Amino acid sequence: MRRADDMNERYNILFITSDQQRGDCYGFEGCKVKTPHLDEMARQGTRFSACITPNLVCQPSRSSILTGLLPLTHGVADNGIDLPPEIAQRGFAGTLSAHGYHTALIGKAHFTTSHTFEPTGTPECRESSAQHGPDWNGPYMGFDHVELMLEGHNCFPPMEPPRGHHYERWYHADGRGAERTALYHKQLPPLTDATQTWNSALPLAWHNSTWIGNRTIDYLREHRTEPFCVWASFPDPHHPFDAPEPWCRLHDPDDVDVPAHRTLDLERRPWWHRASLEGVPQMANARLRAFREESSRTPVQTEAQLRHIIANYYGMISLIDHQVGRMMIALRDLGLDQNTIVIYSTDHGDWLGDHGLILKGPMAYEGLLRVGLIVQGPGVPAHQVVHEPVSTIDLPQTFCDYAGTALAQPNHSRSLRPLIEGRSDPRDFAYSEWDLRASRCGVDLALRTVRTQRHKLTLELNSGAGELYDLVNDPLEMDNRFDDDGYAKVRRELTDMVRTRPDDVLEPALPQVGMA
Ligand SMILES: [Ca+2]
Repeated sequence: MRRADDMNERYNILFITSDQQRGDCYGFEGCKVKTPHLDEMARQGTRFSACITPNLVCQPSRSSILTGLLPLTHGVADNGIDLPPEIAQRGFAGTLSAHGYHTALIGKAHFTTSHTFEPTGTPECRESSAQHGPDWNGPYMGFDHVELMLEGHNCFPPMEPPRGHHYERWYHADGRGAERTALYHKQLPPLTDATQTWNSALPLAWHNSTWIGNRTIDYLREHRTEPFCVWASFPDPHHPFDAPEPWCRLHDPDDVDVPAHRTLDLERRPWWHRASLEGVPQMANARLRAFREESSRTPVQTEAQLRHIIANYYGMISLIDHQVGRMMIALRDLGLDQNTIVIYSTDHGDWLGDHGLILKGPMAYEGLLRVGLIVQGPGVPAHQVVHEPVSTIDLPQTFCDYAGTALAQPNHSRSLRPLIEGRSDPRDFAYSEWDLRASRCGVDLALRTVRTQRHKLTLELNSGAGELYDLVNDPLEMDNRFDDDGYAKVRRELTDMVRTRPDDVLEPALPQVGMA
């Protein structure tokens, strides 16, 4: 067995992510979702109880996880903006590749825009994907090898070749993809009128979570003799909430956790909450504007509807958990468990009914901002919970640390290894930022959030409005203390934290080329 000690600590990295998984939707958090393998990973390793995302939506946060740069510095300030390849190259994949690692990404990437106004020529653009045919496996954004799916959220079913990529080609290879897609859209009983929710009849073996599990295990087998860093990127439990059988039935809707407070409370919130729900997206492309208006804003769901959504959301997570278990067994059977660091996280959460909201948007409630982060591997203490506020932007420098190298400076990523190994490395706060253009909700927003162990402040810089929550005394975030005299000192301290952001914003701002 090859041990990391013999390799100058060139640990392998297996990085597993879901998409849109709340930080409290793990069994070990006391949630009723069944995640036996992730619970075991937390028992055998170290988890972080106060990890946040550097941005509340997909493309910016994934670009930060890759590059270790804040969204306004890598330039992907919102969805619909493409990460420049030369900036991506400085990320963990390019860095580890130059350091002698084989680097790979399997699953959903989303560093460039899928739903574009015009074809952009990138592999991830739905209308340009055909330019990257069956022989194309990267390199892409610093990864030596990629096996992609376009989007993976099956409100847009797998595209037929020549469009699409590795998953789509496999799905359609026998000419029966359309039959499969019909099954995918078939709604099995019990039917529900919950938004974007159904029990899917797609046979499990064709589901993209199964495919990512299989391809990742194949990758581990094929690359077990060289240092590797592989990112297995699942597109679930992102909406639509469409778990296949039997995972859609694993959780009884009558026995899921529903939010304690699930009604809209916009009167208690700063102005942009209402604006983001009621403003008209400024987008010239009528098709994409309609999609934005219809699918990213959902009516308040009844309790019965919410229960169906949550049961399916849990089912999608459990299916990923099952794939995690398969990967962990493969690591052990291949003799890789003694020199591989395994990290599990996600790109951001989902409101999932909190405050009458579902999905995501510019309200940084904990369900959306806080994410799970578990680390297991040689030298990683078991049964440990780190409470320091950290961010998934710290992952790339962490990976490099375990590989015996570092990201190019300057970056905003700080290795988590000292915290994992119990060395003193205090953190006062973690930071998140999002510049929304009027294409999203009709008005430009410049949101800056800091989260300490106890408090959370979000400022909207254009208007000076803000919100401040005391997460210890008010864990449901009911009372905005921004204008409360009793919190003036806290507000000042957290505002000073916002101001410590390095002055390295990418200028001029990158163009928006599509919706997401
Ligand atoms: Ca996402």
